[in-house]
Amino acid sequence: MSARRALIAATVTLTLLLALVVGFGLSNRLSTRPSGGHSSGLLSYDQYRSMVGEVAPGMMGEGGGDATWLSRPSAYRWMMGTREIASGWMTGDRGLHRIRWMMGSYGDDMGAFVGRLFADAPGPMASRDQVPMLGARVPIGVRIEHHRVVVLGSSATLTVVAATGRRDAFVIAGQGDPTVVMRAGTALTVEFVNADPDRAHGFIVAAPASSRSRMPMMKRRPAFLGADVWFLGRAGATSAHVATIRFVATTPGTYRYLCPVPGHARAGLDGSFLVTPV
Ligand SMILES: [Cu+2]
Repeated sequence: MSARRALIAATVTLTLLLALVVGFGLSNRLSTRPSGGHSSGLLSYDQYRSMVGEVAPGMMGEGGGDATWLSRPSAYRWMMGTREIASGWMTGDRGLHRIRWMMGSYGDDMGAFVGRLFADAPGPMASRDQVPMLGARVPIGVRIEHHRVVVLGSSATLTVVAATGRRDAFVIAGQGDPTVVMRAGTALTVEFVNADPDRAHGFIVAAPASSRSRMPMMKRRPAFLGADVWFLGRAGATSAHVATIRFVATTPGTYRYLCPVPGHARAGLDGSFLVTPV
């Protein structure tokens, strides 16, 4: 085995180990399938297991060791998204140290693995040809002011595209990571598109401190009920996964919208979300 192959094997193993530990942590806290976070379509457990089998063949059967956890219900629940706070294993300086050791030292991006896992997941798709138009779309009832996307009425539909360019960004109404502004009580629909051909991305609205965390969703719940898409698989040659979420920005405050995949918010998939008093 070449050094490169050995490195890849080690990286994959450690990524799976991370999924294992996170899934295990959550399985101790969750007694039911989460009804909150939205992931790639409505994937059944059997469909999920089948995808794991395709991406990680040989791990499903006998002698699979730790990686068999990836096909277990706990890992499935985590992959499907949850509003539960993850186990203390992940939190604090010690947790960060472990995460960095597992992922950072190998230069790996967990989003690449998850993006591949969910690449062919069922669910709504947009044509890749449409992506530039979707990212540039300024919806009715929305005004662009400098680098701000201001929702004027009591409801709006925003299209958010996770895009890669010179820098990762959420493209909203033609702006890269704009500040999104609305009044308290606004009912927002977000059509989230993952246009990245290499990695999974998600979209959540969370408390301000979340974007400074390497593992934002390990510690934070979304700020508003329903304001989270956990993962969408990577885009294919001609189509990109789409998820639609709806939530009400109930409480005035300063929030962030960000990608919950570890490291992605810091890499640029992060912006301000302001809810002003009525
Ligand atoms: Cu991401």
